[in-house]
Amino acid sequence: ATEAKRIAVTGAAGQICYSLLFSIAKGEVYGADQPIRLQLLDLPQAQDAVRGVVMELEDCAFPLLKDVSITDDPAVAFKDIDAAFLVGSRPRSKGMERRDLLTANAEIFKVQGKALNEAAKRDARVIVVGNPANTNAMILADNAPDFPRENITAMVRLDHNRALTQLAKKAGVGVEEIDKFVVWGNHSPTMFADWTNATANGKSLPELIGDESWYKDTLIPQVAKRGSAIIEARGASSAASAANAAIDHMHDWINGSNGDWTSMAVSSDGSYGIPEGLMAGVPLICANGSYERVTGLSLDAFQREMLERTVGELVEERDAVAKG
Ligand code: NAX
Repeated sequence: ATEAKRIAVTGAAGQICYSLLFSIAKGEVYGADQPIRLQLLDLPQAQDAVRGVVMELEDCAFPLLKDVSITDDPAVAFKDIDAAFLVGSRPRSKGMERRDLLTANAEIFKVQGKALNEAAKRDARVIVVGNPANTNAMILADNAPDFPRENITAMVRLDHNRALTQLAKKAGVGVEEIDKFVVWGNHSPTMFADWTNATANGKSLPELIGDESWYKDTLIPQVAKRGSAIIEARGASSAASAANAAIDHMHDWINGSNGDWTSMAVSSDGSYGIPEGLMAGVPLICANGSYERVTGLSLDAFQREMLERTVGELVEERDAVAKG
């Protein structure tokens, strides 16, 4: 029999995981032939809630789910893992400044980086979902010097998927027909949803839609503010769609993107003027279990301005954390 893959998931008692864990256990990441073991991490005060979720996982009788463990110790959760979904993080509480939020999370991801460094398999793939996701992923990587930096990523796929649907509706095409769309930069309202190279069935999407002011004045702000719109409507932040995006991200990384572009925040190699080491969304193609950056694009003035804005925010976050 195939050996089970070990998957660590943090923030296991939270609302994203209430959807995510069930999708993982169904086989939506590795496929229907790959048994898995879940290694769940959450805070000491959330252990009872995690036990409740585990009861529900048991009650699904998932054939692929061979074992589930629960811990509040990152080194235990990350032991021998093949993959990790880092969803747990410190939410912003009332009166908390942005900088306090950054430093509180920096502490969490320092500890988790060290644990990853010690305990995980070297070829484990890691996605950071917990906000501020990009900077958390950078801190994680900075504190895991013996772990391959390219295996640590942050999620911008939800922004990517949000934009795809709006673009597809406007163009009157299926979401699956769109290629070469990308979300650059930070998972925050500064992210840059870039349609410049996008195609639908090989035809230029900007030409097909033919409405640049809709793109600039409606699509870009709509994607940027979608998280707030969902909170407003639902009274709670996006959860099922966030879980779905995390699955898409990992699924494509492991199984390939069929030659299509996808968006993941990865450690910058300096290309497109993004300072090295920042975790920024860039266009990638996934194949053979890894990703390749789409290189050599020439950016026009609008693209450069939008990219500079979101990368500038990542630089600010990095500097705020460094000052502590
Ligand atoms: P919840 O507040 O429902 O759950 C968070 C869970 O994490 C809680 O159970 C909490 O006890 C746990 N936790 C906190 N600190 C922890 C630590 N140090 N170790 C382990 N567990 C810890 O939040 P939920 O709605 O599930 O969202 C989780 C995170 O995803 C938030 O930071 C949220 O901002 C972020 N998001 C990121 C998105 C992205 O696109 N990158 C989109 C969705 C979401 O907003």
